[in-house]
Amino acid sequence: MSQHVSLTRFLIEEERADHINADLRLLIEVVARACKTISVAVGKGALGGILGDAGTGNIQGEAQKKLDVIANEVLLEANAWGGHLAACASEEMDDPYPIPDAFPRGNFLLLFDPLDGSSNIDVNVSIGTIFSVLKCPGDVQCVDTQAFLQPGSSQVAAGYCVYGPATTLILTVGHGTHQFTLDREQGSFVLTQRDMRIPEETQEFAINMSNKRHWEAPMQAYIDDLLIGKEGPRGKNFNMRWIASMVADVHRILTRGGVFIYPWDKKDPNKPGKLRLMYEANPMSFLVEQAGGASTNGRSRIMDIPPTELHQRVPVFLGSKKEVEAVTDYHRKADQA
Ligand code: P6P
Repeated sequence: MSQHVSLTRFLIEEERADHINADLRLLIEVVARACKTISVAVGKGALGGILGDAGTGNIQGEAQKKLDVIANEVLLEANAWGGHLAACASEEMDDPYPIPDAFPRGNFLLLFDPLDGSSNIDVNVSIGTIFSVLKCPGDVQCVDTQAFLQPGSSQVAAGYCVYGPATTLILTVGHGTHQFTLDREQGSFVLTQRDMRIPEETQEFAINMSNKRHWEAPMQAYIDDLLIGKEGPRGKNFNMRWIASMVADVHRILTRGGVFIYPWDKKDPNKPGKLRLMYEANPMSFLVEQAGGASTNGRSRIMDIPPTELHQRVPVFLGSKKEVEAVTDYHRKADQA
């Protein structure tokens, strides 16, 4: 008898425990299957003829990679026929995508960054798909942007799939954060870690240091204190990692702890940060909190932020609880000064 628990069995058991219903189980299975397809495409590298730019841009003003567009289409097509979704929203699309009239619509909304970290595609560094699931609110047509504008605390599921040396799916349905690794021979995701836990303390931080001169004073002060190390106010030495692929940096933090920071910077004062609230910060915050970590925008809990726009951005401080509290404290004290 195999000791392995497949994703399918895990989801059946979550349904039996009333943590999810049948439609949400189908939705997660469909997204996981789409991630397997994306993993195959990403894994072809230069042999697939799909590296490089697509020659188009997205609402973020970013050049789209061919794989960005392919991953987006894979997720839309996979979710069209199942009857579990009312609409999708994507980093790669200006507006929500209602499920086509040819198919029945369900009561869930799916948001995703189909291929996060895509600037790393051409240099063969881990990238990934991030997704978030909301329920249709009762009071609006469930295909309008307004239906998606719910705080992160309303998510019923979230996850990412990191396409690295292994293809790994990290999932929460609000009862812990769990890791599934793709068994390429069987073609199925297998539970490889139940209830991931982020250590509360850490000596590792992740940030793009080249932006330091553009940060707010408390952000600079916090990093300066980390760099002083043991002799300084933090009383310990720190190490730094920055992969510039959120799924890879967050995966390291879920695996061994750390703090991931993408703060506001004055390079573009009108942008409150680089990362997007709805389909990057909120799903990652849900996963991190379910693993015992914390996630703020430097002042307050990210999952409490009431969204005003589908593609709005937010500063992100997430990871080991005590370290997120420490850096948030630097900002709150500066505000009170
Ligand atoms: P920078 C990738 O483009 C991304 O959206 C995240 O995955 C990553 O954490 C961040 O941007 C990297 O930003 O400014 O260091 O290139």
